[in-house]
Amino acid sequence: MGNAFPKKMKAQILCVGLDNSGKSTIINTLKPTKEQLKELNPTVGFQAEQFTFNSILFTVFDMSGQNRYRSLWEYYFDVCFGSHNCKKNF
Ligand SMILES: Nc1nc2c(ncn2[C@@H]2O[C@H](COP(=O)(O)OP(=O)(O)O)[C@@H](O)[C@H]2O)c(=O)[nH]1
Ligand SMILES: [Mg+2]
Repeated sequence: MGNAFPKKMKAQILCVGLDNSGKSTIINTLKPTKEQLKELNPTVGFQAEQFTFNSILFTVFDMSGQNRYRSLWEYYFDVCFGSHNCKKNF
């Protein structure tokens, strides 16, 4: 017999790239309309977002592309895919 309450699919995304390449804009577009920001400011450090898209619960780490914050990329790669628990850092 099937499960009447199937577990929601989850995805954890680490979004990295050069500054001003449009990362935050893409993430903002994926969010439900009422949660979308009208105006985006440059990301400082990183921004953690959680939203549902196509019935999948996304946790997205939107990393700043600025040179001085790029050392965080490696750390959050480990947070998302390594030994850390992502929920502790959200
Ligand atoms: N022309 C154009 N501008 C974009 C596009 N995507 C984002 N932008 C603009 O590029 C700038 C940087 O976008 P942002 O999402 O903050 O980049 P991030 O630093 O990678 O997060 C903003 O002024 C956006 O409005 C695009 O597809 N085309
Ligand atoms: Mg950004």
